[in-house]
Amino acid sequence: MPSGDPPGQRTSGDVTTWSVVTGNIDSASTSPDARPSSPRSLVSGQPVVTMIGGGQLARMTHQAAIALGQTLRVLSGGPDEPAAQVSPDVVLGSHTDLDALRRAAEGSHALTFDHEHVPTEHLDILVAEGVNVQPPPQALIYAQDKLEMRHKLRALGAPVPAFAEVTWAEDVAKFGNEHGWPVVIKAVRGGYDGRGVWIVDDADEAEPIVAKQLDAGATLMVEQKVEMRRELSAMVARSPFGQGATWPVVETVQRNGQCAVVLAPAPDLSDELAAEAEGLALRIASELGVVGSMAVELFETVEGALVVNELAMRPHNSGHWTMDGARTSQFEQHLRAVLDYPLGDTSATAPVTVMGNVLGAPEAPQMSMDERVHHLMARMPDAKIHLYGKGERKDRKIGHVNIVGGPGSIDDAEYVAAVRERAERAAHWLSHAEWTDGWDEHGE
Ligand code: AIR
Repeated sequence: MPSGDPPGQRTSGDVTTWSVVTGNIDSASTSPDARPSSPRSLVSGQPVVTMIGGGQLARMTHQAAIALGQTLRVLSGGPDEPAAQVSPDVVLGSHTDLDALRRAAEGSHALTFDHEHVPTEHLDILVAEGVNVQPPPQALIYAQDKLEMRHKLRALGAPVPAFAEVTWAEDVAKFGNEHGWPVVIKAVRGGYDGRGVWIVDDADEAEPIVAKQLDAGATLMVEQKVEMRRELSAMVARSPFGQGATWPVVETVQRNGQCAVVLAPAPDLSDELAAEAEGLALRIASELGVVGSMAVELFETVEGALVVNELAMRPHNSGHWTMDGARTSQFEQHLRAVLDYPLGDTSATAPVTVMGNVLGAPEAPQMSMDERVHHLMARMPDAKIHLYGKGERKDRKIGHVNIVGGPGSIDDAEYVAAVRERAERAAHWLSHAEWTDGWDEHGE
């Protein structure tokens, strides 16, 4: 589809499919021939991609790399991290250590990220030394620094909540009095999964939080609390060539500030709002020069408008459903994009796919995870289980389950609710060893 056209949507029967935007989505593209030739994996001749961080996102990217014949080298803080357990090419070290980053980058075709915490000054040095850093540091900064992101998006005319920098508690009081309470205080850098976010009702509640965080050296900002109907996520990928592709916009359900469930596509979303969200995500990717998969976390306001919440320039929890429910997963697409290959078809393969996060129980169950897996397999043969090899800790993301819906329609609320119930039941079983419907796995 040529540049500028709205993202394509085709409907066949009850399955809505979404076509890849195959043309340039911007003018800042480079020729694919400009791709640097670089050392390849010695045995296969296929590319080596370095991912900084050894978490589950790197682990699942490794899975996609295997299918493409590539090697995913990971820079991991320790040998037990999820991706370090599985990659044959592990560099141990910290993402804040320039020498470790250099070691990890050596001879690799592209360097990319499993999290947002690598200092951009290190990345600038790597780029100057010839490393193919994707997304480039000048784009990544907008996923690292929420204040920079807000300023940039506002300048681009993208919808963002009112916001202000906080240099002392009085800034929050002033903002709250002007824009109304409650307000949201955020650490400008470093927070994720609900960490570094505080919702406060008044100046008294804000004061100790601000004092403590500023004392600890954090930079803070404050924003208006958006009155929302729900949260959405628009996932896209963009290549250096300028190709862009969008997956169907999904609904994300948060619990305790953390993603718990994803419904793909978002039910009850008008074609107009879906197209607006996809177009916005493609535009942000293009204007910021993003390379790789990117999630644009959105609020759907009670008035039915969109507001950008966060940007994540990497595979993202809201895209885990694509592993089983889309023709190209976000992990494969990320590799394609950072290597400047043509992007894959992002169509959904079912009317709905629901992802349930396996979030660590308050206390790890007595029953081993292996036994839980057996029981789940026995009860739900269609549940697609993804475990990350992580220790069980309360609320920690230790895996997810995808349920790909059978025949049905996204417009049928009962059908969607049934698929969702199964995904949540399966995920809860894996984390808690309890069936939410009271089923007894050893019963007659
Ligand atoms: N991650 C990165 N940003 C947000 C998330 N969820 C993933 C990355 C990272 C891992 O979560 O894969 O390495 C860290 O998880 P944990 O449970 O060790 O904090």
